[in-house]
Amino acid sequence: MTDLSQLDDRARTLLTEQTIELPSWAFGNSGTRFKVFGSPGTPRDPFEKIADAAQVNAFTGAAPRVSLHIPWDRVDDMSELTRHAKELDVAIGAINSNVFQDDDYKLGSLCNPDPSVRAKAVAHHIACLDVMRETGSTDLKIWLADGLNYPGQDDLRARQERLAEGLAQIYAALDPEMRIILEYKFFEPAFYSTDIPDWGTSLLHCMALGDQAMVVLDTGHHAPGTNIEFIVAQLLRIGRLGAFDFNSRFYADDDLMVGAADPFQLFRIMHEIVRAGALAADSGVNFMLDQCHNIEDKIPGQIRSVMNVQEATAKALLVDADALRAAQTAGDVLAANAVLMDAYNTDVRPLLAQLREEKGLAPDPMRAFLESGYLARIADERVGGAQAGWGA
Ligand code: PSV
Ligand code: MN
Repeated sequence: MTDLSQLDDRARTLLTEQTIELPSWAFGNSGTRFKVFGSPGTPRDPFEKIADAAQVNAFTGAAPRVSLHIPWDRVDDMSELTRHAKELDVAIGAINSNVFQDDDYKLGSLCNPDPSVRAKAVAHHIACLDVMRETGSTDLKIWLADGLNYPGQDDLRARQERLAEGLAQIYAALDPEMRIILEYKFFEPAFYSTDIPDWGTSLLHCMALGDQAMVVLDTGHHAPGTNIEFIVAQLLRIGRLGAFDFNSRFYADDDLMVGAADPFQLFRIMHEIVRAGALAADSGVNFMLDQCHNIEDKIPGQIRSVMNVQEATAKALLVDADALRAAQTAGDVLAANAVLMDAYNTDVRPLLAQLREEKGLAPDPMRAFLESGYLARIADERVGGAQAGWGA
């Protein structure tokens, strides 16, 4: 049985104050290219998506921001959406640009061989900065689907130059408090070559841009077997880890609930975060989810995900840093490994339940939400209209 007394004051404060940002698109219907299953009560617009996200925050007390995707979440008056969020006790988080769903982008966006398409992609990002000004967001998240399907299709090197040029134009339009957070992904939708395939490429572009550009690490965007915590450690070392897109994967970019496929990996990642002192809100690392709930209920899926991150974090905070360092210094391989495994194998659920009760929350957010009747209410109320899907 764990309880809060096992954490020192600092660790306890870090865990209490930890926040996780939710993606608006997780509340819409999603699926595979084979089938998208709808569910009763699915939001029909960004206002309803935010209302659902606010439920996750109300029950976990740890998810006070919602990332938007533009144009999926564009409404006539973005300040009205911002007010709506505020009334429900959440804020708008990162603004995700979208330069992958127009026909013009078939051969890429910022890397497209056609200068007019590149200009259009830059203009979209500049428009996203206006959305950020209206919503109070400070992170512009860029993920590009740019890449090639066939060798020789375009000039690999020229595409990097175009990319650098386009990013520099966007960067020049940032306000002082804004950041570009630049995501990488090793494949999909392009299969031969992707223009920002890895953390090294993202980092090179961020370093060329300046201090307001940081790397986003999406846990589903690596080849199987990649040591993700190494990348986390490396980016933290040089102060360029801007954000996570948390999710889990068994095969490709599965976008399943974080901590579902490999909770041990999530713990190892959070251990590097704790080790680098990067958990605090002012560390500059934005802990976001980027997930889809294809077959499970969406709000409970998000609640479970937040709880999974909290559990991995609590375990990481339980690592006996002094004992670990002593064992490492002594070259005691087995003792060092045992220190880590002791923390990982601890059941932190009672500790987290206690922490929630101290905050005035239900100890089991999942159960409390399911008993609240919210799912039945939205199923009754949200009748008619088109349910939002991944992409609208
Ligand atoms: C791309 O696969 C990605 O991870 C990017 O973050 C996109 O913005 C997001 O998915 C859309 O779901
Ligand atoms: Mn992502």
